[in-house]
Amino acid sequence: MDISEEIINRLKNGGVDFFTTYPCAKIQRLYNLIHNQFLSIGVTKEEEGVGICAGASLAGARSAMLVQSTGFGNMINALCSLTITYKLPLLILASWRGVYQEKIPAQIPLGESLPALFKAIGYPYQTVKNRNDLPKITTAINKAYQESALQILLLSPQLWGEIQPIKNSTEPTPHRSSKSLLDLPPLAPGLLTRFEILKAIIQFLDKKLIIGNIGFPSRELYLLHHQATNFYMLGSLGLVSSIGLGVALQSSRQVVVIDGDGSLLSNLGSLATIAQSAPKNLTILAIDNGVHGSTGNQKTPTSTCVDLAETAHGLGIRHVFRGSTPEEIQTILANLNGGPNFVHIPTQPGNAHVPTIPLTPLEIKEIFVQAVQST
Ligand SMILES: Cc1ncc(C[n+]2csc(CCOP(=O)(O)OP(=O)(O)O)c2C)c(N)n1
Repeated sequence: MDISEEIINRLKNGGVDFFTTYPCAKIQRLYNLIHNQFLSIGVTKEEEGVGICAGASLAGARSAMLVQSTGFGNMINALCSLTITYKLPLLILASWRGVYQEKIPAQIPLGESLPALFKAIGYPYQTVKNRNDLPKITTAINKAYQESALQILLLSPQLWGEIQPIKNSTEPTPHRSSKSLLDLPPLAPGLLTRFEILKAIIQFLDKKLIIGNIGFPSRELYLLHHQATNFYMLGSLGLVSSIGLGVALQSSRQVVVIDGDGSLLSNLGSLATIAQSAPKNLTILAIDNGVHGSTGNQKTPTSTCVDLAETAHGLGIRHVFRGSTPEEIQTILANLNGGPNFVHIPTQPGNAHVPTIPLTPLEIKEIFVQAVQST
């Protein structure tokens, strides 16, 4: 029995019966097993999961969460003012990033500080680093439900041995409705991948200020068209369009954001702010593969029921377009005039085989700042 299965057994034996989840690349197998074996709701942001678990616990569930440890950055208030204040039971299994063979520098500041942060706030936590630590999971489950308390388990990547590679999806393109309230074209029968789309629009990106989303979008952009005017995000999930807005408000140059469905759904309010501040020089390319592609293709609600173009329009953005073939997208981009623009680009799931970006965060910043501020 592998470690993930052992954890599942402990969760089942402990009576856990309700999960909210948000993905991390390091726990793909555990994520899939939990979704197959428990009533599980994939949420749009970790904080939302705290609310849903609170509600489920009030109605009698034995609630738990599976998240990445960065999620504590957006859960702290809800955990303090809801879970702890009302003394609700909640077990959190968190993939602990930033502490063991971490390749992404943006994971380190929060990951390393979590134990001190938990001690300061008074969150009960335990670290799980190897098979011998697995009984801590059972202890935490019992405490959570017997004492009606928060219990956190930080699962070190050390636990999984070999780092799990991100598998490309073997599933067919998610079903999407092509009916739209807006006058938008239907989807092409065979969608392209993010990489193929980026390749087809490289000319449009040339010399513009480009803000690349966390994970594979930035890595693919770096490989296809590294230029001094590219800013690559390494963390701060959900903020790519907000960073783009800040740049667009301070620069007269054209700013292009490469956003994703999972990221947009985690911060939909940012589109309302963009609509209200209305920078003419901002274009958002919403690359919608229907999944969290950078963490292993866990489905997002755009694969079933959410239409991002209608959403952007409903949040106040008036220049909304949709294209799924290179020709359609190229025509849209060639004819943009005056933003903010929101270009919805439905794609197939799948990441290109691209290395990580060989620049430090400070190099990324300095190269970009120099390019933006020198013109
Ligand atoms: C707060 C937080 N939770 C989880 C993650 C892990 N994570 C990194 S990228 C990503 C998926 C982004 O998905 P999407 O915006 O759809 O882009 P795609 O990778 O599919 O292009 C997730 C969940 C994170 N970095 N930060």
